[in-house]
Amino acid sequence: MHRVLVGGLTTAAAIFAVTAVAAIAAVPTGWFATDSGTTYSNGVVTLNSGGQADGTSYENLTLDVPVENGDKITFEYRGECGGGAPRVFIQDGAYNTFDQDPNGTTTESACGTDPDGDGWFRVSTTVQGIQDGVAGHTGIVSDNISDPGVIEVRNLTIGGTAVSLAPAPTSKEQCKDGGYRAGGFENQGQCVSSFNR
Ligand SMILES: [Ca+2]
Ligand SMILES: [Ca+2]
Repeated sequence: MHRVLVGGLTTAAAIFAVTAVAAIAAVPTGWFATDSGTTYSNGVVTLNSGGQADGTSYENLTLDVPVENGDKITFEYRGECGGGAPRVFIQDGAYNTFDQDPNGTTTESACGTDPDGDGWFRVSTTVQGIQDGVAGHTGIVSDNISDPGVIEVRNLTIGGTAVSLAPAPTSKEQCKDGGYRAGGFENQGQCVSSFNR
């Protein structure tokens, strides 16, 4: 009786362990909106901080884009700039395009410039203070809550790599036509199976 009980527990623990591993492997790892303020369409991320108590953001927990200190982060935005918004952070905030210069020693503007006057401002800042490697937890943030509004962001590059901002699939249908890549899956089948649990 005692042995049967122990065996049962061991089997249950083994099943739990296998289930837990499968669940971790299946979690999509692409871009996602942290709340209802952010949407994505055709390469443009729209961040509406209105009504969001702590602002809004579009994030990727495991962005596999190489980056080293001294590299550039560039992006374009349309809308107001100020109070830390808009900005891009990498490595969980180790570097941040808006407060990259606490000592005022660089001429790189966190609000960028719009020399062609089309309303899209281009920001280009130099990465510092990170561990050379990959971007990792990356975010596009609008949280100037004292002056909420809509900011659009597009054409993000990190270390010279153009970063796809397509969101992670949220259904097996979205795995098709290459959509699996945005979720960090290696192929369509792996993506589809993650929704068949
Ligand atoms: Ca929020
Ligand atoms: Ca422009």
